[in-house]
Amino acid sequence: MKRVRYALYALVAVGLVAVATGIILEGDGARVLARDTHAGGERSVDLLSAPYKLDRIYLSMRGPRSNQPRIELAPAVAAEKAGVEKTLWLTGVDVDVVDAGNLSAVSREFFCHANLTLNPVTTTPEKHNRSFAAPTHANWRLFTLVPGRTSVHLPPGFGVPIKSGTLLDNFTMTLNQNPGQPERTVQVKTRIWYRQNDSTQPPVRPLFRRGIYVYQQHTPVAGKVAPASAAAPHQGELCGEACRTDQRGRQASTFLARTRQGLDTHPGASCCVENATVEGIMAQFGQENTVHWMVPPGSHRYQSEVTQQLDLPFDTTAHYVTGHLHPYGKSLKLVDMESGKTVFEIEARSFRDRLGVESISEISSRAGVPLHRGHRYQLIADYDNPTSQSIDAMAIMYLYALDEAPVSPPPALGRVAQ
Ligand SMILES: [Cu+2]
Repeated sequence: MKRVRYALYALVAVGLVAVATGIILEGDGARVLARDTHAGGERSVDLLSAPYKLDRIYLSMRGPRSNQPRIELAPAVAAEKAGVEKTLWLTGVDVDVVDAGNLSAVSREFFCHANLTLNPVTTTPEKHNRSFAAPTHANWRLFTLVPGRTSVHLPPGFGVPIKSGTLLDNFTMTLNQNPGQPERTVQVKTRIWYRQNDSTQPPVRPLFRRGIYVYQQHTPVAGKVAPASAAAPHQGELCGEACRTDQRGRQASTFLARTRQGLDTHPGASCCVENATVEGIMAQFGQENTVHWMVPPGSHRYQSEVTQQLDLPFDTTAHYVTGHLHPYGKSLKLVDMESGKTVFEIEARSFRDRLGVESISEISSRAGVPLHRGHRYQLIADYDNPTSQSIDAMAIMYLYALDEAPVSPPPALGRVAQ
């Protein structure tokens, strides 16, 4: 009886937290809107999230959110041959923020993020990766969309493989950063694109995704851990994805202020940043580091070694790259520490008349850009804060690399016939 009472108290407490923070733990009112087949064999599933009431200011990572769990991409394919799983290829995701009343599109400035993940109740990345004849290298997240990048499409001929019976979760969050907006209720509409292998076309080539983070040393926050939804932490909920292995680089992360002379390299210029939220502390970067920090007025560069985060299984090529920066983020660069050369650069643009990221660029390449398992890499983010106050920042690069181990060259022959 006592246990029942405690369970009830716990439920009420969770309910109060949910009301206070706008968190909807499971997508109430969420549904599958449509399933379609398009020219060229592409297929889509349209999802509608729970309604989110935007009746006050919600900053980045603070807005109403929910998870739409256990999405089956193609029930018909899964049922076709029970027990025989086909491979489906995820090729892209689009989101729109819509009015909850008439489902017409509203400004994307209310979008915080969407994470399409494996369903944590029915699988794990390890189990998922082992289910393919050639084991893959996926982690929890399959696609992430962020402000300024509400559409990601992999280059033609590439996809992220999943099995026809694999269940997916779509975690979406909204925000409301600018004062003076009328109260509105919105929903996030997501379109997931996928295809099957088709005998008339070359086989789809597999990609694995990595999210790599700039992290910064901050004054340690004793005893605090990154909180997520109390009752149901989910791998798609926050900006950062939790990971059990230590992903700190061998070289310490730094930040530099840009003075009138340029980037100030004085050793005193790099020190602890001010932390923006406790959610920015993630186990894999240690309690002394954060992925969510404050940028003082002016230009600042933040850099971290990301070799461990890239966790490349072999030499490969990247075929799609984009990123996530908060307002006033300028650019995000991946640099090869061996050569000092920039491998990719992603640029962001903020709205001029309100707080928000208007666009973030993407790189899509069928030929691919080489990434070497033996090389060390650094991620560099530039912020230019034009205001007179500190602003909050993150810097994440999302990349998709070829999930095919290079074929080792045949043993050298003594003599090749002419
Ligand atoms: Cu963020």
